[in-house]
Amino acid sequence: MRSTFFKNSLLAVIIGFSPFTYAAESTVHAAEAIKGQYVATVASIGIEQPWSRALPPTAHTGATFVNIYNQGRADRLMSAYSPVAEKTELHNHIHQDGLMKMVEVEFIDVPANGTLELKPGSYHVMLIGLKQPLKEGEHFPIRLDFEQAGSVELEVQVKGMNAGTGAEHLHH
Ligand SMILES: [Cu+2]
Repeated sequence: MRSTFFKNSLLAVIIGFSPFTYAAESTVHAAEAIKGQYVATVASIGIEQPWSRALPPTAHTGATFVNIYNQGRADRLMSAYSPVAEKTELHNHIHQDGLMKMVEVEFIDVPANGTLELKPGSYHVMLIGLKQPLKEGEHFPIRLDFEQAGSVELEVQVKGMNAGTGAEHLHH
């Protein structure tokens, strides 16, 4: 399963990333019944609109956030790929010695019948070595690779520089 997966990923790189496929042939599933407006579903997983913050043209790194809903068994987000960056990593934010710092993680659990939120201050997809500026209102492709569900290609929406900092994300 894993090796097919990597072969497929490699193929996608060789053929060239097709940003507008939106996992068209993936089965539209019961996942649609739960809350959220999915831009894609794959197996029992429904994915909301991924987004990034706009960045100054000089920025070398960016982050992508997305809500992932799972109506099936436990899965894992294993990797991500975007042609806008030289390298794409899965990151978490941790508190260490009173500081917030980012660490790379091997995978991120997608709980069975649960939700995984990639959001500011928490898990995110890190884009390292940006090849193009992230401009508000624009889109760029990303691929998310799940251990069980497989890969899905999505379009990331670039929001304003302060997106995600508003009161709607305060949980205190
Ligand atoms: Cu990061």
